Order: sequence, then C-alpha cells, then structure tokens
Amino acid sequence: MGNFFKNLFKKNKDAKIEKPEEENMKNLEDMEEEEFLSDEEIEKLIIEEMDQEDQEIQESNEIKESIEIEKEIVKDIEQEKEEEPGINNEVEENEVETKGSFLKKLKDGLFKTRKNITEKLNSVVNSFKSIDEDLFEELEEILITSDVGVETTMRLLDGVRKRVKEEKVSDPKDVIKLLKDEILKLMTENVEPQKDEYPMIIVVMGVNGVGKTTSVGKIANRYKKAGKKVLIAAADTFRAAAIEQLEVWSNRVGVDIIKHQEGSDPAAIIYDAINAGKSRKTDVILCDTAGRLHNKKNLMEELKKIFRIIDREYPEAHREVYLVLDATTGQNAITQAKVFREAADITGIVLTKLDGTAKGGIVIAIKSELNIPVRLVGVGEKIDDLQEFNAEDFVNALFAE
Ligand SMILES: Nc1nc2c(ncn2[C@@H]2O[C@H](COP(=O)(O)OP(=O)(O)OP(=O)(O)O)[C@@H](O)[C@H]2O)c(=O)[nH]1
Ligand SMILES: [Mg+2]
Repeated sequence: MGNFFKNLFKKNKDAKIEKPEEENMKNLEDMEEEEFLSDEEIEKLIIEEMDQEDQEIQESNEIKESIEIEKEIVKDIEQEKEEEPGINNEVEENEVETKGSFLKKLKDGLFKTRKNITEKLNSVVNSFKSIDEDLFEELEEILITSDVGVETTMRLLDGVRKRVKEEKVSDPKDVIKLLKDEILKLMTENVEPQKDEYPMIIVVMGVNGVGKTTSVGKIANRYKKAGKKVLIAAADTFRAAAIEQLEVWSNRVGVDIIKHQEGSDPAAIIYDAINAGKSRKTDVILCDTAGRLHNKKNLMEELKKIFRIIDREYPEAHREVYLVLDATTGQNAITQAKVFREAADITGIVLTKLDGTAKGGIVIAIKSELNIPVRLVGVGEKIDDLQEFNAEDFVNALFAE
C-alpha cells in the first residue's frame, strides 16, 4: 500500500503548487473526489496494491523459509565435517559407523510405518493359535490400510499361503518371516543396479511440492562428495523463487548452475546446460523441472521438449529420468507415475518424505504396480537424509524390533 499513498501524496503536492490559495484549504478527501479518483477506483487500487503486496510477502517468506532450511543444512554439513576422522587408520571404523548411521536413519525414517504395519502384524499373529483364512484376512487389512495396495497385498499373501502349505508352517508367528521374505523377493525382482556411467544427465520431474528441488540439491551433494563434477540446470522457470531456491542449493553444495529468467524456455536452459557440461567436462548434469504449469498438457509438452533436446544434443550421455513421489500422498503417487510415464521412460523413483508417513507400504506398491525401481528415499529434510534405496535394508528396517 505504501507506493499507492506515496503516489497519491505526490499528486496532491503537485496539485497544491498549481492551485490557487483557497483551494489549498480543501481537505484531502475533497481533492481526491474532485481531482483524482472516485471512491470505487481508490478502493480498487488499494485492493490491487494489497494483493500485490501479499504476493510479494508470500514469495519473500518462501525464500526466507528455504534459506533457513539451507542454513540448517550447512550447519549439518559443517558438523559432519568436524566429526570426520583426520587420520587414515580410522577410515575403516568410520565406514562401519556410516553404514550404522545410515541404517539408523532409515529405521528412524520408517518409525511411523513400522509402528503402523509391524506392530499391528505382531499383535495379530500373537492373537491367533493357528494359521487360517481369518488370519489372512486380518493381514490383508493391515497391508491395504498401509498403502501396500490391493493388488500387491493379494500377490504377497498368495506367496505366503503357498509357502505355509509347502513348508507345513503351523505357528502364526512364522507368517511374519514369510511375509518379510515375500516383500524382499518382490522388491528385488528384475531390478538392476543403476549404471554409474559418465557423462550422465539426470532429469528430475514430479508434481509440485513433492521435493524435486530439494532432491536435486541432495543428489548434487552425493555426486560431489563422490568426486564428480556436477552442474545443475534450473529448468523450473515457472516461478522466480524456484530458480532462487536452486541457486541456494548450488552455492551450498558448491556446484555450478545454469539459469535463465523466470518464464524462459526450459528446453533452452537444458540446451545451454548440455553445452556448458560438454565444455566444462562435467560428469553429471542434474535438471530440476517445473511441477506445475497452467495445465497438465502444457507440463507434459514441456517435458517432452526437454527430452527431445537431450536426444538431439546429448545422445552419448547416460540418461536417468527420476520421478519424485511424495510418500505421504499414498496411492495418488501411483496415479502420478502413470501420468508422467506419458512424457518419458522413467528409470527410477525418488520417494521423499517417508519420515512423514505411517503408510510407507507405498514403496512396495510402487515397485510392484509400476515395475520401476525405487532408487532413492528421503527420510528427512537434511542434506544426507536422501539415501540410496536398498531393498534388504528397507525390509529389515521395516521389520526391526
Ligand atoms: N520431511 C521431509 N521433507 C522433505 C523431504 N524432501 C523434501 N522435503 C520438503 O518438502 C518441501 C518441498 O520441497 P521442494 O524441493 O521445494 O519441492 P518441489 O517438488 O521442488 O516443489 P515445486 O518446485 O513447488 O514444484 C520442502 O519443505 C522440503 O524441505 C523428505 O524426504 N522428508
Ligand atoms: Mg522446486
């Protein structure tokens, strides 16, 4: 509103100079009516000004918020660096510790899901004396309500039934172990490890708010730590704040960024990033993309255009297409994957916010229903809370005591 009154005051001041003495005695209200704007027009201007200011405040709050988060991340990195041992003979011990802390984080991240699935499963098997269809019905309900999905639940339980018969299992408590085996089998079926081939280009896509930009930052950090030369492409040009958020990440991680202005063509950014990547001998180009446009069709067309540029300009690069899904959205994540499949061949899923849901069963449904491997899982907001997905660790963490 400040500018509006400033302008109004300026106009009145100018008016005073030009006006005869007596008219200067008139109050401001009269002058507004006579010389300038009607009440309705003033009201309209005020509303417009307030709307604009609200929008500015909201955008600056978003930036402030993301800067606060980034600051915390930097603190974490610094703390981690301090804790790193300085002498070589401690490295082995540190590696063991890293694996331990990695598993602990995964376990902590799955706390809500474990409580929801495993505790319920245990209490059900303990309440049955023999294995019968009633027991299977109870198991079915627990799995379906944990977002494992109907189809996947049936598949898992059919496998358990078969083994109960074949192995003549009679103790209901043993069903848990069989279920754990079936989940692991399903999660590892037809999954090849990701190829570590360079140069690599990774396109990160997904609907708005799922954690794309954060994941790009975290992935950049992982490759940087592994000694790779990384370049980030800010191809989400829908909002200026999105570019700034990514810039904060590039500064924190210490990698280059290719960006244009808000509203510019994302395909042009990818084109520039590929050229810069080639001339700077970059190992990994990471592309953030928009999560929302005016409509779904536009977004899909924009993504397709990005992939056409990569096909044309960088066919020699190893390509990964990550779809970021938010674990807290449950079965909706499956629908999103089906939509994004129209735009590109998704090579892996980045499943974020597993720490925020009791329905982590979605990990199992995603693998089973989409047959796309989960490559990375987000178990928190900190920089190292994005972990490489390992099915065995996941199942162990899910069923941990
Ligand atoms: N708890 C938790 N929060 C996460 C995780 N990953 C991302 N977030 C948070 O999710 C919010 C949205 O993340 P962004 O990276 O901005 O999401 P985006 O997909 O880029 O969003 P748009 O650019 O608006 O489409 C941020 O507050 C992140 O800190 C995670 O694994 N766990
Ligand atoms: Mg973003």
